[in-house]
Amino acid sequence: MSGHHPSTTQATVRDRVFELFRAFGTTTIFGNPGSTELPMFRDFPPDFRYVLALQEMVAVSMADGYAQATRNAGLVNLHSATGLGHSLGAVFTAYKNQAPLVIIAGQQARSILPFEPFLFAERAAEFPRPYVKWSCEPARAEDVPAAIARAYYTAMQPPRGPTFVSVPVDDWDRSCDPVEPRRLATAVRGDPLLLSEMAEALSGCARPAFVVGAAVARDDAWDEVVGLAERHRARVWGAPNSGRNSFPEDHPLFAGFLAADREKIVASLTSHDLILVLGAPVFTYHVQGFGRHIPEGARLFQLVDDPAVAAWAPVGTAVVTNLKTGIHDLSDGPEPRPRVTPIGRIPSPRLSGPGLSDAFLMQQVAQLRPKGSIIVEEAPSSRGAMHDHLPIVDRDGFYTCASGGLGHGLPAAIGVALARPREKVIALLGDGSSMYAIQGLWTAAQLGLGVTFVIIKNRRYEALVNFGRYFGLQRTIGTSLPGIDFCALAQGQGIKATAVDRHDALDDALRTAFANVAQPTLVEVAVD
Ligand SMILES: Cc1ncc(C[n+]2csc(CCOP(=O)(O)OP(=O)(O)O)c2C)c(N)n1
Ligand SMILES: [Mg+2]
Repeated sequence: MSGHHPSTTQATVRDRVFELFRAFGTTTIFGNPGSTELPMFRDFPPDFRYVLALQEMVAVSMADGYAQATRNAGLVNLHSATGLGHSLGAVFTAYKNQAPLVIIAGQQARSILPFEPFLFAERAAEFPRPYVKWSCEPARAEDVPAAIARAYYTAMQPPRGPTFVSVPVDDWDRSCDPVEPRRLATAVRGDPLLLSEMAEALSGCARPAFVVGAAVARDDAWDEVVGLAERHRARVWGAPNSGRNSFPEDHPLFAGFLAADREKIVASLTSHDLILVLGAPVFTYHVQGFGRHIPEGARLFQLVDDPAVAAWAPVGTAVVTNLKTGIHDLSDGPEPRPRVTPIGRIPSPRLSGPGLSDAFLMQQVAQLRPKGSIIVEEAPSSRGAMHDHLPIVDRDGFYTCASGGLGHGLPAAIGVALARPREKVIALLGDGSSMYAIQGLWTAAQLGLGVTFVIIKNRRYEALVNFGRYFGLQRTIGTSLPGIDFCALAQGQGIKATAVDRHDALDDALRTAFANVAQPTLVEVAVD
């Protein structure tokens, strides 16, 4: 009576969903399971990999690093409302990172939902909003594969980001029809007329400055930005709190990093008559500021991948576009007017002992790290030291969270390492930051990933001590972190670890850790 072909009715929701994952080229699932998730993994296919995280923030942040580094959506499976709840800080960060994720969480069986059963997720699809682009609990089991397909396509559409599907536990074994994987072209090509106007203005201006942000890296526009900056002899600034690197930081045109502070941004950009922002919000402020957003007399043009950013930007002309094609289109402009090459960054003086500062650590990491190694950073008060002493020179060579939410860096480094198995990944982590997701070390050990975790041990939340001063506090409560032994925490999870507290012991410890490509290592560095 059904009229269905027997082979289509025999396949289950689970079969259909795994077929889709295969078609999407996503065969790694990050997760932490519970009773309501287990049936999804019945007869787990041998061509898939399940990466177990011991806490849900770890699962989402690993998937985030993996998704950014592979440029494909990361799959995550979490346990009902409780597992999703644990992960929400990391979902917020993935949203800000524009990391495409498909997060699936279990729901109780449909037949007992009226009785508010144990582990029932109430209004499941609403729970992760507004930090998912789309979420759904399908009306019928048969609708699950199509919902997951839509979640994937939506996650991958620029601006990319996480999506969520809640799946009742009894859905996986139900039979259903196949869902054809589809091809979607969703990259936006910016308005050619406005782009050619911008190209003309750029060629005609006297002193251009570029501000480069994460979308340059997301859209793989590294060569295009370098070419455009060289053609126009523009000074190039890193956007405030950018989550990615977008320009060689040893390039003579590189001017440094803008602060997340309105008045300081204006001061840095003074003397430029045209500011071209490539793939960044204008601007990311961390503290209150007043007055102008850009220097008097300057014009601002912006190429962004996110229409929302174009809408809320306080000044300037914006084109929503893929950055690679957008910058390419800008390069077609008229011959730039003759300009003298601007002055780049003043190199930081070399440091030596006997002190062991975070700046000295950054300098030695820069000197000893393997060529092509990738830095994943979450060390708030040491970021300036890193900018000064550890230039990032390779495309896709740097990741940090764009949200300011700590707990991302340690697991994200693991995700990046899974995506880029031939490269050394070095995680530079504050002692406080590392503790939000320290269980990630266990996963790194189990996977035998050669990540080096460097813990910058200043025994406090130094960034907050600095903020206390900014706010004029006499004493900043809740900021000291005595009595944490990171080597013990690492060894207890199967990771080799060394503690360094003298400047002359640092190089050996770093060299040994960097040389180990078969296993993770941790170096705890006590800084003054
Ligand atoms: C999830 C989360 N909780 C709290 C904060 C507030 N916060 C910002 S910086 C910071 C200190 C981080 O300490 P550590 O990693 O040791 O770096 P340090 O400041 O010492 O350089 C904290 C707690 C945050 N950004 N994210
Ligand atoms: Mg600290």
